Amino acid sequence: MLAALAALLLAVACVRPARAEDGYDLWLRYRPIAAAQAQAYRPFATQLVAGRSTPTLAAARDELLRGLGGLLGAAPSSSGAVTRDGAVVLGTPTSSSLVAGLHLDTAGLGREGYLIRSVRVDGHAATVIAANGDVGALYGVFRFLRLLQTRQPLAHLDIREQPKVQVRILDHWDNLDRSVERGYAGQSLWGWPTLPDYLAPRYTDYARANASVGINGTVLNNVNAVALSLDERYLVKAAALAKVFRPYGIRVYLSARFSAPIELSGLHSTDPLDPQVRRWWRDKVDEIYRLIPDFGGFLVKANSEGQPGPQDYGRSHADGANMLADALAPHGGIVMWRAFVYSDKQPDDRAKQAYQEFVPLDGKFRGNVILQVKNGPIDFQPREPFHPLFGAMPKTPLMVEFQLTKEYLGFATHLVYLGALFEETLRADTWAHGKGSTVARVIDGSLDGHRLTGMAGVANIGSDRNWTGSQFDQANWYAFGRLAWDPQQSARAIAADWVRMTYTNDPRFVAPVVDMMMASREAVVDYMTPLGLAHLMGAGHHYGPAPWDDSLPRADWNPVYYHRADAQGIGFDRSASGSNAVAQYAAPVAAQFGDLTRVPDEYLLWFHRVPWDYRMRSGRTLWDELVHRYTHGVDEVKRMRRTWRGLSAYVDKERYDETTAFLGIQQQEAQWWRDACIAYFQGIARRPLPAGVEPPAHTLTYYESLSFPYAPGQAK
Ligand code: BDP
Repeated sequence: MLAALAALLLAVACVRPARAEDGYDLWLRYRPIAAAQAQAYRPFATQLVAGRSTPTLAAARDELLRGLGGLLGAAPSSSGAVTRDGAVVLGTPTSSSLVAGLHLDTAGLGREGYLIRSVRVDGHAATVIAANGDVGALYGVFRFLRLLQTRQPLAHLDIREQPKVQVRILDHWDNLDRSVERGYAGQSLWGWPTLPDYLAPRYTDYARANASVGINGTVLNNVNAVALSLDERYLVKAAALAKVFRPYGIRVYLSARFSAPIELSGLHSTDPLDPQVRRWWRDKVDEIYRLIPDFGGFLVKANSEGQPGPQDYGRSHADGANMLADALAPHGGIVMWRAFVYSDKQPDDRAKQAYQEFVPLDGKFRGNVILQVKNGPIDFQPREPFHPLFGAMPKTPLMVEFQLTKEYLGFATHLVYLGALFEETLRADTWAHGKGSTVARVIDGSLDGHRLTGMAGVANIGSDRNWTGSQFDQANWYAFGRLAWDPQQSARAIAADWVRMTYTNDPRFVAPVVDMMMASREAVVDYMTPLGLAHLMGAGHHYGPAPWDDSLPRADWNPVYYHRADAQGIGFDRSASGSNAVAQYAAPVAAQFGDLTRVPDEYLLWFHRVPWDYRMRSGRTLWDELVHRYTHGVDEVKRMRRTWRGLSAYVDKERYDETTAFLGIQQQEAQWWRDACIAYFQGIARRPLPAGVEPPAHTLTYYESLSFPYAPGQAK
């Protein structure tokens, strides 16, 4: 009886597909390549010759076997020597005498660079994946697999790569209760209650995914930190994660609460110049390094949005950062000090505050401090001009902070490819040292000669089976990693790689999907905040439109503060006649942004207050243009849906259906944004809708009445 039941269960199990296409495998799916092409690749992967193993090299070898096994149907045999054509030789000069014997120039590759080259070894054709450091070899393996995954030729390879940015890091805004601030992909990945004893396989897959795009750091906890994360009870858990990540070249960092000495040890102060406080941090850091020898350092949000900080004691951000830097320096750790600060006092313009606070401190930070600056001066809006701090602090290393979790861009459901946003910021020209002083060159250190460089992404990863809450949000994790490795890369090319690896190489799928992804960012700007508008979202949850909102105690938390619409016009005057925020940019940029006739339409209402009947470049009045943009945004989403509808033949049902449903949600919500904003602004502008334009579906009162008590991801 039992045997019969077992047989039945087995039979049922067998008819189900071996692997569910639920997105868990990300871009590392390694599904079999079609027979003819696989046939062409196999002669390049007959043997695997890897030298002496280390945990990282073992991970590299395992990934290669897993990848080739999946893609080609059979993994190459492992061998101690090259005995036939088509071997893959993997290693470093120290781990492999074969690699050493090839006398390749690996020394110049640093610890993380690699080369992949078609060579001859002992009279046989081979491909060598060589590096100076073990992790470089691992990165090389992922790159080699990407060649197959994207169907590139394997003959005559000569690839040499090195990351351009040193710290390529994900910031998890994860709380110890496993909630995730602004997280839309389930709970925190970190199972704090079962750590350190249970190491979920998922931790390893997380590390593999990160390593595959070159991400080498992870901040485990929320920037709105609790002191408990630095308590021994939690440090041992962080240490367990660090151990899993180590072979993949990923260091663990922690967000440090500035007042931890008071909260954990009952000190009376956390004044950074107080010797007792300084000793506390030194001891704490020593304790951390005993548990996590390769600990990366601290991320700190101080004196911002109610977080404690050095200003509580009349000290500067530099005093606070330097105290932590001094504690970390003997161990090689760094401080990532966030520039996302705005004072408790009512500002004339919140966009100016970070610059005002930090520029005077240029040159005052220790060498192991890097300032972490959001891409724009306000807060991760669908579009902002680049942050004026970029280029304005030549003596201080600056890293950029992007938000992968789409707090202001439709949460997880809206298909918005952020590669386009990242690229826009990175390519923006600060003009700090003349033309070509791009943000990319500020953060890769080349502009001012900094060695400490970094790029951070606020993670969009959670416990959802597909990791990011939607299939397409995986692309944002992927694109972030690739751009952190090399900020000069093209967002479009990265999207194409992602689509090929995640779905299919069929050009009938790749071309329309890449076009759709590239257009998606402009679409969200248009249906939420066109023409340089910003911060029109609902209070607290940040879900949906609320341009009318004026209910929060601080003016600069309210949408009306940002759009300033009245019967005459709309927009925030940041030109010389207004807050003069433009003056924070280098002269050529300030001249362009500050001039109504020269400012790009994208930033018009960010920098200028403009009458409703102002004649735009399009020939329309501003009012008509605004309505046009909102409507266009919705039309773009409709177009995305049509595109996707035509692609069902190329996608498995599970992932196809999810995206289909999510695009449906996106269309409804895009329409909601458009209608609510038009209804509101029309009541102020008192102008008719342009001919032929569909009026909002509901009255303004209806939109104002909506409430969302359980919207996900809210700050606690
Ligand atoms: C805002 C978020 C808030 C974060 C803050 C930050 O709404 O939850 O704590 O940024 O970056 O975008 O510190």
